[in-house]
Amino acid sequence: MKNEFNYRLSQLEAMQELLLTKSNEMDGAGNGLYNRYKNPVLTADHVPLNWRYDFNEKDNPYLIQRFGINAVLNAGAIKWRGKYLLMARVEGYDRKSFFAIAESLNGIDNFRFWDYPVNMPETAQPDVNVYDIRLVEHEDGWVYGLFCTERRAVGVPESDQSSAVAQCGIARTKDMLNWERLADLVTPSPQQRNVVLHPEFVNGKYAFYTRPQDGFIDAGRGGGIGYGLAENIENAVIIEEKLLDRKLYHTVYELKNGLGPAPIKTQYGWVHLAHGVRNTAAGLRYVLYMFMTSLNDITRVIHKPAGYFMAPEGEERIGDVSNVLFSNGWIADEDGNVYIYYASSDTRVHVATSTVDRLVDYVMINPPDGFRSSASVATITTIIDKNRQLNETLLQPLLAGASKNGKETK
Ligand code: M1P
Repeated sequence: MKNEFNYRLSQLEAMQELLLTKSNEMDGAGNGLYNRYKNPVLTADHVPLNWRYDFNEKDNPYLIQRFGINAVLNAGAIKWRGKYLLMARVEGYDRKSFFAIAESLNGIDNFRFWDYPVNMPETAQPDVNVYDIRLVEHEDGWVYGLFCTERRAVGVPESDQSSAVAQCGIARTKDMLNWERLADLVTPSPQQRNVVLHPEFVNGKYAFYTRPQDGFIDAGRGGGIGYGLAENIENAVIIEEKLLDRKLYHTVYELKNGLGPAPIKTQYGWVHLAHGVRNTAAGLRYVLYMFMTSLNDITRVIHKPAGYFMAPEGEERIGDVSNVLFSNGWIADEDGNVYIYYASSDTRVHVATSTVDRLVDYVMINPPDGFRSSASVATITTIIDKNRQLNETLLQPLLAGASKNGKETK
């Protein structure tokens, strides 16, 4: 027994060390806009063994996993003291999610979890489940984490054991270790998910991107990505919620949408990453899309390319909730590089790299949705015509040269 215990333990440790020290590389040549990387940056197998196993042979002679981890997904992100931190949603076999921070020196590989998961304080109304944190360094000097707090719906019959209420939990920190929990956000909507804090004050108030919804899954009348202001953050109340990017028929965000991480400020506007959801015969399909809002009025969308920015590919399509890409974290480095952390199929976290310049080019130049097939054909025709003109312009001097040479030889 002793031999088997030790053998299995050394196998587990060796395999995990191999995983944690494996280097990552770009997957192919990219699409000009971003580069995916070959390996996921966080998976259930990255979770430390000493969170999952009791290593005392006397108490755990068969070396059974005492706490199973099902998935590591939807991670908030921040550059902190020179390191790339991911605050991931870690989900146990028991279905409960919690937050845990993993760090890397380069943002693309060798992410290692800190010693303990995050000890997120609760309010007087304990959370049943917490997930999908968005990290924001606000100009008030705090780092905020806004996340979904889920509790069982009140007043539902005993036979209904699945109705839930999602709301926005708010916590803040100065060291990423100790979190102060504030009151949950109050909005006019019965349910809230995907709430993001804008990093700057707007008219001296805290500005929130929201996602009003009627039901736990269905956005219902909740028509898209909303926006609202709160006088203070300690007891944040949004009285009026206005829609900023609404769901629209026959788009990739037809059924619902939600903001991803806090937007990146550029000289042209705020660049946003969001997820859009549509229904299909195979179930919901989640893709990522982008848009830009005005620097003068952050509720005004000024550019929005048609369709998706990124959709599930290959193994990304498969997981606990298949056909899903979801992002709630990215890091824009001082040198202009952008690390986009996205989860696939509610199972694992990946990275793709881009630059602020490329994202701005894409958002501002790529054609907007024409909302009809014929408009798509018109867009393609414009591109073809432009290329033909370019060909002619390039060919003209050559043709002119050829005919001149021809005359000279006559
Ligand atoms: O399963 C896909 C996603 O579903 C929810 O997102 P939304 O509220 O936009 O539908 C969340 O539960 C999210 O965590 C999950 O990845």
